Amino acid sequence: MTYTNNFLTQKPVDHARHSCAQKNLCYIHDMNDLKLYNFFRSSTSYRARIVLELKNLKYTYVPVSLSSGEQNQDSYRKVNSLGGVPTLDHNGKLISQSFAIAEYLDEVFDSGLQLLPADPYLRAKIRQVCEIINADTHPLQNLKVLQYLEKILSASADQKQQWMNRWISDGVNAVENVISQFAGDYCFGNEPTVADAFLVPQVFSAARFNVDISACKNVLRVNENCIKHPAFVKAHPFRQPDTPADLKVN
Ligand SMILES: N[C@@H](CCC(=O)N[C@@H](CS)C(=O)NCC(=O)O)C(=O)O
Repeated sequence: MTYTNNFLTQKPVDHARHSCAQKNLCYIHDMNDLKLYNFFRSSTSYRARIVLELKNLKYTYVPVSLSSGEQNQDSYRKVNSLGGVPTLDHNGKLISQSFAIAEYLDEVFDSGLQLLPADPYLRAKIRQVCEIINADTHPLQNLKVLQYLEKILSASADQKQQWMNRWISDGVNAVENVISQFAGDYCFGNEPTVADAFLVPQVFSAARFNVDISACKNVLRVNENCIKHPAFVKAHPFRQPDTPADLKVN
């Protein structure tokens, strides 16, 4: 299928691959029903792709290039008024915010894994991990924040690095603290939950921004397990239709 860098003119890429490898029901959804506006390297997009894969859902990949500022074009602002990715389109119903997307998919689709357990305490702890990453860590490393530091506040490369070291390691340490009481192979026991879909992209970002999280042993062990799981493999930033050729992996 053809692919262009512009989400306005491109033809959809059939990115979704259905796999029956996971337990539970095998629910094949018409790929036209679900579209994900996203960007290969965006960690919030990566979360949504992991969730779609863990739920065994087919979807159409609609690239929005953050490198060329497509998130700020009027046409995309009509899809997502804050100019962020991802945005999910389910039969014309638009949902932004990766956490809302994850919960929506888990509630609406019976396929694949259940990503939030029924037990209220465990659900709350899983949401706690997601929010540490979503609310208290990722916003401080977001492109627009880093651009503001550099262009408006004239922060040097060194100051930006200090900023990321401080906020990313604070966030990942807080996740380490929570999961150390619950982790098995994954953040909560031995099956992936939505917490893992948030943790893996945050570890990817820590590496991308050269932040040392080597003290977070549970986080690193869980991350190593996750990245071998087929859903996480498919969702990886370097395996997407808009991944530049020099970054692509098999
Ligand atoms: N909390 C939102 C954040 C969305 C967001 O801002 N995503 C980043 C990419 S990781 C983005 O689109 N940034 C665009 C920019 O900073 O201009 C979510 O979880 O979906």
